[in-house]
Amino acid sequence: MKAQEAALGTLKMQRIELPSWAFGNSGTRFKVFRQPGVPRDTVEKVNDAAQVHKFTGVAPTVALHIPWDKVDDWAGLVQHAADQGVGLGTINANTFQDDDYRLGSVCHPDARVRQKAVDHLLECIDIMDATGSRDLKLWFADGTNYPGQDDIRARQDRLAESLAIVYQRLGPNQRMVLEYKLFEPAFYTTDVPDWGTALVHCLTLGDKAKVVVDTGHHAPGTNIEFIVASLLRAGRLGGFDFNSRFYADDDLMVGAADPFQLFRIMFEVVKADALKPDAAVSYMLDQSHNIEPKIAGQIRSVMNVQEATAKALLVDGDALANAQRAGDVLGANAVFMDAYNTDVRPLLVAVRAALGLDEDPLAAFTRSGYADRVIRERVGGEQAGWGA
Ligand code: LRH
Ligand code: MN
Repeated sequence: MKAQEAALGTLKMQRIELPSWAFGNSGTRFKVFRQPGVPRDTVEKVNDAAQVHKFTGVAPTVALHIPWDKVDDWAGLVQHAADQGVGLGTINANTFQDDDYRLGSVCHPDARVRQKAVDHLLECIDIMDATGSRDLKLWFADGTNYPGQDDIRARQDRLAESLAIVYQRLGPNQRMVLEYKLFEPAFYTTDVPDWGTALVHCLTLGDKAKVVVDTGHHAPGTNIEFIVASLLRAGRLGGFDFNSRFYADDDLMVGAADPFQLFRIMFEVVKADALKPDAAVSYMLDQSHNIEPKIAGQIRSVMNVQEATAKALLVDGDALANAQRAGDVLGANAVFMDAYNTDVRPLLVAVRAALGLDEDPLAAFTRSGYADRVIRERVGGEQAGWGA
């Protein structure tokens, strides 16, 4: 019973940040299926995110993407979010949608284009000053499509130079978190393709530079929990972009494609005691609900992270350590699998009861009629999307 009680306490304090862009229309190069009731602006995205927090109790902040979520009155948006019971979180820069960035942004051969990209990143820090956000999240689409197209080392020099300028601008309580991705949209080299490259740049920059792990950004078969354990060991895990995939950067609901992988990842997080706020690791969803209802999709995703976390918290650490020390391979694996095979739904019902919430967030949200109401109300105007 003791483990369950401890887990309940930890699960009540879990914090999962939501991506504003998950509430807008999204898709693939083949089609973006528009959905009725989709937000038309940042205020409506914040309203939808607040619904996820209202019914789960563990999603109190919304990550923004610039320029998709740019507003004229940042103080007004901060106040509106607070009125909705949420806060504004990570600021995501965007140097992947301007025609000037065809050959890259901070790695572009032309210094004028690099300066344009750096100016955008500096503007994002101005926005962080206005929203009180801690993290500037940097994902660069930069790369090449053909061997010989550009100088691989020179691009790394340009990247390092650009990041150093931005790093200098960070305030005392601000950080930059650098996200790597194996490929896409570039298909030969990507300038920040893996955790090693991201870590080298962060170590060069300084303590306020950390690495972001996005579950969909790895080659098939990559042992992501090994990367997580290694970055936590180095004190350089800055954030997580949760989603899942069967093939590439599918951005499906976290835990939907591989719940066992999510459990293994959360076990490394729990074992490093990195769930607690002062571990300063931001856990964010980064998903695209291309065909499914978006708010319900976010609620289900939060529940999937809670389930994996609950199972990870129930691994009998002493029994595992004893079996590992004894070289009892099957014994150790059995301890690990016992936790994974534990039905934690009753524990999560208890967590929600302790938070004064309905035991089934999805059913409660559906009963609230919010989804039908916004479909009725949000008529006209331009639905939000990736603006590509
Ligand atoms: C890139 C990425 C990045 C975001 C974008 C929405 O694939 O994961 O984190 O900027 O998705
Ligand atoms: Mn991501």
